[in-house]
Amino acid sequence: MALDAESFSLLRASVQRFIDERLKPAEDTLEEIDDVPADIVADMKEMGLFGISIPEEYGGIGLSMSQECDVVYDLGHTAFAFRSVFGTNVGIGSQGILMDGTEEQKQNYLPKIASGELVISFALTEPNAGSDAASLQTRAEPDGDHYIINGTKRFITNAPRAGAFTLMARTGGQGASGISSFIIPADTPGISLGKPDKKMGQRGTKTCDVVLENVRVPAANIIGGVPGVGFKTAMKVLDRGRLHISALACGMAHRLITDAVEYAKERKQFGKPIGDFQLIQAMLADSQAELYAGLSMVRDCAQRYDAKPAGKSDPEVSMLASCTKMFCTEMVGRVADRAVQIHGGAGYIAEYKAERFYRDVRLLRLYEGTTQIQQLIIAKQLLRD
Ligand code: COS
Repeated sequence: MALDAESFSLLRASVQRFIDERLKPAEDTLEEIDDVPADIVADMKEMGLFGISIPEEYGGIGLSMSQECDVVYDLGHTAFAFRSVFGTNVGIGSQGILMDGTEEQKQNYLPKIASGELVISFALTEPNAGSDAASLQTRAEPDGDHYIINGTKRFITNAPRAGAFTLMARTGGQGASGISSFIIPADTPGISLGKPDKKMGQRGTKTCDVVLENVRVPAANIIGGVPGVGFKTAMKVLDRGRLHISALACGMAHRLITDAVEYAKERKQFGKPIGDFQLIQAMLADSQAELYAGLSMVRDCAQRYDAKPAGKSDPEVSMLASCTKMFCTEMVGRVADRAVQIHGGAGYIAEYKAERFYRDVRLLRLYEGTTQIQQLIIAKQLLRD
């Protein structure tokens, strides 16, 4: 799946224009109101951003992974929360349905997800199951042709905006093989939301607990109609998500470097711009070289992702996605730290964006698998080989 080159270059140009003309000027409003203004969300829907990764036959734009990474790289140039509004529709919320869903599930949900009419969240993490996702405790007990689901999901991105969840629950015994993925409408009786999480950064993104008390869901809502394979669906979704996050990290690194270069040219100390000093130049050069390495990994890995059969997992590509996620998210942490350093005292002041991005990028090393989980995945594959 890919959009033809000409249409893609038009789409990319219009996304870049939207970022420069609409999103960057709204960054401070976003920070103040802790939300994405409704007119911006409407424009995102209009542009098709909620459906970039969904095939045209289901109402989306049908970008390849490589094309999606290019667009997400561009979106990294502005406040994190803008992309987050449609991020779960593009990635972790929708892709399980696309990869493993029945044709009926795809027809029912994907067009609404692609248009943004339905916001969909991914609910895997729990209070006692984070890195060890296979130990999740949310239970789905059979009840005729339904399941009754009880449990709590934690840190669920876009839960307050969601019209549905793809949610992993235990239909069988212990371990990964007892887990199934369900599609659950958010207005199903028994679902309630916790209070909004107060976070280190990422203002404008919405996360909270999702509590399920005797939630009755048809067995037909199991993704693909097959119980016991939900953990594999989740892992395939995360492989893809890790590449998406890597591209985002590179975009954010480029924005940070651009801002730091700008500041280094303007700010004068000891009678000249600080950019004339070699110690500042070294920080800029290290950041640029690391960004180049990260972006090269993203492009290579995305090409390999596109080359494998769609919806199938390839352990080598999964391993490379973990390498890419580990490197790019750690890289942007170092780049953000240097950007603050180049700004000096101003880097600690909220008026300058380095302070905000510094806090925002910290999450990238944690979600969709911590750096330490990526290390485990990489090492496991190497030792298996
Ligand atoms: N694609 C497809 N299948 C996969 C897979 C992948 N990328 N990774 C694992 N699987 C399969 C395995 O092949 C195995 O199936 P079989 O039993 O048929 O062989 C099954 O899933 C269980 O895998 P494994 O034994 O590797 O599971 P573990 O419990 O050891 O742990 C990790 C797997 C740690 C990698 C997993 O729990 C993980 O990614 N944790 C982080 C979770 C995360 O990213 N959370 C973020 C929340 S979303 S923001």
